[in-house]
Amino acid sequence: MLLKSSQSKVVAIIIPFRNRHQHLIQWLYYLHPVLQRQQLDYGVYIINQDGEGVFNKARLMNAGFAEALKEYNYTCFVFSDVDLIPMNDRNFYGCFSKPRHLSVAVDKFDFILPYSAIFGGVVSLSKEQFLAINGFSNSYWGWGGEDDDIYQRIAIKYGKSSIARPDMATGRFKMIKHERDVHNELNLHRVEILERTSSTMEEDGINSLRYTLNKIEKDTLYTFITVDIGSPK
Ligand code: UD2
Ligand code: MN
Repeated sequence: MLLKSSQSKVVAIIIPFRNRHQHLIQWLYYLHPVLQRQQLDYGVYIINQDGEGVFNKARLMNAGFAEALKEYNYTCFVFSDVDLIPMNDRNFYGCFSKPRHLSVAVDKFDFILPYSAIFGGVVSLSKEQFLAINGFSNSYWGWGGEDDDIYQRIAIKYGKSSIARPDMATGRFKMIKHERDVHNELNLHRVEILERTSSTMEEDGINSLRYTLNKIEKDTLYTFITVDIGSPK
């Protein structure tokens, strides 16, 4: 079920980013036509991590949520990797009555869901849903864990079967081929942080987000926002 009325179609698309310009060009080329065919009222926000420190994707997505809301009264947020291109126009980049995992069948994973609790890639949450779970954790530095953490937050807040997905044909994606980026090494603390999610989620999230806004660049096709999100304690 879609959220009521046209509200579900006022969408901010948030892309965590650093040094993936070749992917961004392709994302823009393929996605704008799809989003227009879906008749969305949308804005695209590229949230660029300043500096060479350890990457923190979830912190960037929280910053994107905050920055987009400064600009427009968005009611729906789609968080997307820069390298994921949908193969089916009917995979709607909007919000639903449940948080939604859109990238269910990625070519890199042979078009199957690798595990049932996966919530990485492309996801959508209404503003209310995002705020109810206190957004993403700010604590995951480096690769991995932040997607499983938001899945946990949703399960804790709304119960186990609280996410929605398209069917496997609608949810097909291509991931542009890439190696692991420098300064985004596997996060060896991800499992222990994840084990504490239920006790930390109330104070670790959008309500505790700190960052410095360094630059906003307006392009016709997107807004490019550079932020300093700090470094691990
Ligand atoms: C998976 C997930 C992803 C995320 C990650 C673990 C899917 C389909 N994707 O992707 O959502 O949970 O594992 O953290 O399940 N990025 C940059 N510059 C960098 C590093 C990352 O721009 O230096 C951004 C970019 O948008 C990229 C995203 O972060 O697409 C995720 O990083 P990845 O593509 O290296 O991770 P991947 O493919 O393993
Ligand atoms: Mn990727």
